[in-house]
Amino acid sequence: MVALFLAILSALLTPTLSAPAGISIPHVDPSKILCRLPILQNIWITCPSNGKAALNRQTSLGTANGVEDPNGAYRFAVRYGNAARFQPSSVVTSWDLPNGSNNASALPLACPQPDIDASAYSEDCLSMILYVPPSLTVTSQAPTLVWIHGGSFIVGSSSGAGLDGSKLAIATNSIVAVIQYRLGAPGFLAPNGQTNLAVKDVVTGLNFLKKVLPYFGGSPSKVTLAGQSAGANMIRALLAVPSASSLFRSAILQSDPMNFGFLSPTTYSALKNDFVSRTGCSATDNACLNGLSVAALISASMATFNAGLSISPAAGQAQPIRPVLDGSYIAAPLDSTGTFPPQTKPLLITTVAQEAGWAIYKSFSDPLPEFALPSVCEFSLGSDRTATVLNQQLYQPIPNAGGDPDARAQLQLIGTDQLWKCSGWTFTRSWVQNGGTAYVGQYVVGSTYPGNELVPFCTQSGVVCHQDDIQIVFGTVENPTSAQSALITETQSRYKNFLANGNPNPSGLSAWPAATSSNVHPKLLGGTGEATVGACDPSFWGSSVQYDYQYYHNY
Ligand SMILES: *[C@@H]1O[C@H](CO)[C@@H](O)[C@H](O)[C@H]1NC(C)=O
Ligand SMILES: CC(=O)N[C@H]1CO[C@H](CO)[C@@H](O)[C@@H]1O
Repeated sequence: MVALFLAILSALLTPTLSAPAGISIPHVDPSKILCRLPILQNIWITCPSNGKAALNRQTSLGTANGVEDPNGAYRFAVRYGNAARFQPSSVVTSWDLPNGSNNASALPLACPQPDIDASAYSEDCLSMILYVPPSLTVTSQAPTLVWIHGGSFIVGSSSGAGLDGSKLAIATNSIVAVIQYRLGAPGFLAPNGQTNLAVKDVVTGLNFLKKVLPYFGGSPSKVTLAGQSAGANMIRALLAVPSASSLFRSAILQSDPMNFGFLSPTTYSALKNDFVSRTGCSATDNACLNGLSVAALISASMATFNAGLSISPAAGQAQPIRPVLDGSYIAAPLDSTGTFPPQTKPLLITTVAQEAGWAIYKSFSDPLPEFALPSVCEFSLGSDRTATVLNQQLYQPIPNAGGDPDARAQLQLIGTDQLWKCSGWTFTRSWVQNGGTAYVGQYVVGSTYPGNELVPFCTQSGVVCHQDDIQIVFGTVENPTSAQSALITETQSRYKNFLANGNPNPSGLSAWPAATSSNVHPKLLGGTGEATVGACDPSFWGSSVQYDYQYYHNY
């Protein structure tokens, strides 16, 4: 079929050839020939040349204009959704570049957020960037990886450092879509009580992809979600939305702070009311709320973020503004505080070796004497949990060749275990017990993410801080070491297999066993063998010492 098709095509392109009897050749500009494949009657593409598909595509929503990314993939920035302030988003009805731009090379403006210039963000920010391997054709039925960025639900964008999906797309022979969603209060604390708007934004993006993927060679039924930190937390929320289940078939959660459950309705209301009071508007005064400048919105949102812990200890410090268990859209907590629903999807659940390193060594730039440890611990854990944690054999002072034990080492270990590692393993056990499949990994090789170099601890050899896995996955490490290159190749090969069939075990690589409910088999990524269990034993974290979602369950 393909050979015949190519023969007809080359005939069309050869001006000297006359048409076979009975076939009339329309007069066309050879560079702009549109092909309609007989097996997909409604799909038109610009004909491939030199084995590469054309840059611009006809989609059901209009012409998609792309550019060649410097790293080799075709890149399409596009607005996927429209939303009025504090209202749910809807899928676009025409193909448009982000934010009203007419420049196909321009990247989308970010969603409103602190610490960047106002010219770099817009409320019209429901955009994504598609990275398409040039080898894909309209019949490829390739998988798609949808990347959800992190940033504590208050910062980040699809053009963040290291997120060029070009190399990942080519290595996995998949489409990579890097999506933006509303941040801070506009995404999570709408005064009118519309809940989880940012989660719904991602669903709008998935519905957009379902419509357009076939025009790029992607199969709408082969979508995998992947995200890091708050992006992984977003995926955990989506796993709890029954109506989103048909939009993806597997997911990759990197460094999800699983110690934090979804907000309870009570905590959510307290945060929302705090935000409303800081706008100076009443919750029902739409004229006032719609009249607020974007800068005023960000400032009120950040004031609520910074006050989160004092508004409710259940909000926690790291990402107090987050999805809420509203009971209608998000139906289950996906933790031990409610019935864990039956599962079928395969997951990859990874953490990095020193998740808490950045936060601890940023807060304490000098060694911390042991006598200070209990009060620092109590600040986050309260006194009863602190007492149990500090009695745990595994959290005793860590010998320090340079002098007295430095309590930062213990804090780092405790923080990593509580917020990410052990809580992730607890989630994994529940996932597996309820019918899902999961593979657990721990990065012991990373690449210092921009910003982490400000904390010298994170740049030490053998230390992998939060976010240091991102450029490994994307293959965007500058001047990689041989260990980094090897891990990039391995990770992308495992992702390719996982995207194709839900299993990160391509032939030729060491086995990555699936987690069971008694042994999560945490594979060292960049090392050999499995991570040590330490305090991530089911009898310690989650039972002797509760996670925040258990400890503050009644808030
Ligand atoms: C289009 O956007 C790119 C990337 O931002 C920029 O370098 C280029 O100058 C823009 N072109 C025009 C015509 O504005
Ligand atoms: C580059 C660009 O088109 N920016 C526009 C994005 O949208 C906002 C409105 O939300 C406009 O004010 C910007 O000019």
